[in-house]
Amino acid sequence: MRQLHQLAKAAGKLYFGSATDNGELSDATYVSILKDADMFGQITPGNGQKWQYTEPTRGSFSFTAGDQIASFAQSNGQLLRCHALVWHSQLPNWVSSGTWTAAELTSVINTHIANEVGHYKGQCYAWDVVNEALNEDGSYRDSVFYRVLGDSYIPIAFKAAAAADQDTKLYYNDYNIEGSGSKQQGTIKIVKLVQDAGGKIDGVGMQAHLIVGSTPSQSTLESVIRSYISAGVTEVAYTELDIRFSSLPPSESGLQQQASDYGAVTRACLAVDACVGITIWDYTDKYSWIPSVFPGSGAALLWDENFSRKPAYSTVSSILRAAATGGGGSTGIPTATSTAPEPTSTSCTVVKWGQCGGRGYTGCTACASGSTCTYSNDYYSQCL
Ligand code: 9MR
Repeated sequence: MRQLHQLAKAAGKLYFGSATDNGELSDATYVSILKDADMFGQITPGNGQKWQYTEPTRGSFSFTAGDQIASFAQSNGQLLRCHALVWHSQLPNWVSSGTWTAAELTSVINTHIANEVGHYKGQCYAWDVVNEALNEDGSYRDSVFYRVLGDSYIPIAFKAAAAADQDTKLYYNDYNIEGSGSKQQGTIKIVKLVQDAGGKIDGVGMQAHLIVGSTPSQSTLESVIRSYISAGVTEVAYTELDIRFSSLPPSESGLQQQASDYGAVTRACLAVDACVGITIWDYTDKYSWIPSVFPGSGAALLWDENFSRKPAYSTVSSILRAAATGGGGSTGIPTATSTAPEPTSTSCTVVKWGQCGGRGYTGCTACASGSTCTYSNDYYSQCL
């Protein structure tokens, strides 16, 4: 039986992945599932690449925590999404409490990004370059970056990242931008801001920290994805998906609602070619961030705290399987028994945006007409 990542790939996506964190890697049961590249073809470090860990004092860099996750992904043949370069949170005090001129803070940003992106050059499928720059009303969030530099800090960060690694995809990443509204418009404003400044922005990362029963509909999710593509990025991804219960424990009908909400997100991504993949923000409730931040909430992931799969797992898997077999994952009713031939390099073609090569890759290498297999980095070539 093929697993989530294999199914997502057969359905034309680049990956299905999970975030993880350093402390969890000593849990053998946890690792036995996480390292299965057929299940998770992509890994995001939940914390280890953040500024507070990578440059805790000015000019002194430490990549130990991030490197542990990066080498885990590499040794298991999993793509790495890298997270996050410029963010108001988990920022060391020397940055957030510093008294800066515009020139000094620009130099601080440039130095941080040059070192970190330089360190991971060639290893990151994508970087979350700027994270959570928006308030809920679509205006810019207050932060040391915004106070000193105004919105110019955003193109500054994207240009620094592009200069440090030409081959990684550069993303703006935020939450509550999966549905329509002011924050969606703010995201579009950021895409244009970077482009108008002559910078490169490849993608919008929709974190998708959602709530059971309040998840946007599939059609809203799809139209929001399309709005970002129309604004000028070439791809989007669900980067931190979890769908939490506001009160616990979940009821049987609540678990069905959660499954349906996960299904809406999965189908929306399948329905738009430019949605390259889905990352869940860790895979088991045992290591979810939610209870510590929203006490009394949780049970947001596909596996429960005892590593049992929930109804939402079956729904996501079935929808991906139906799409993988051409069964209409975005619209059709999935069947649990359907099977599809495994890809071979000679008898299949890769849809536009799909993976067509890279270290450890064994799938199709021929691109659908109108696209060409293009080297991105050692781990990844894509039909563009
Ligand atoms: O999962 C992360 C958790 O371990 C940290 O304590 C928390 C601190 O802010 O950050 C979590 O990850 C966040 C991500 O980096 C950005 N989007 C929201 C995520 C959940 O808070």
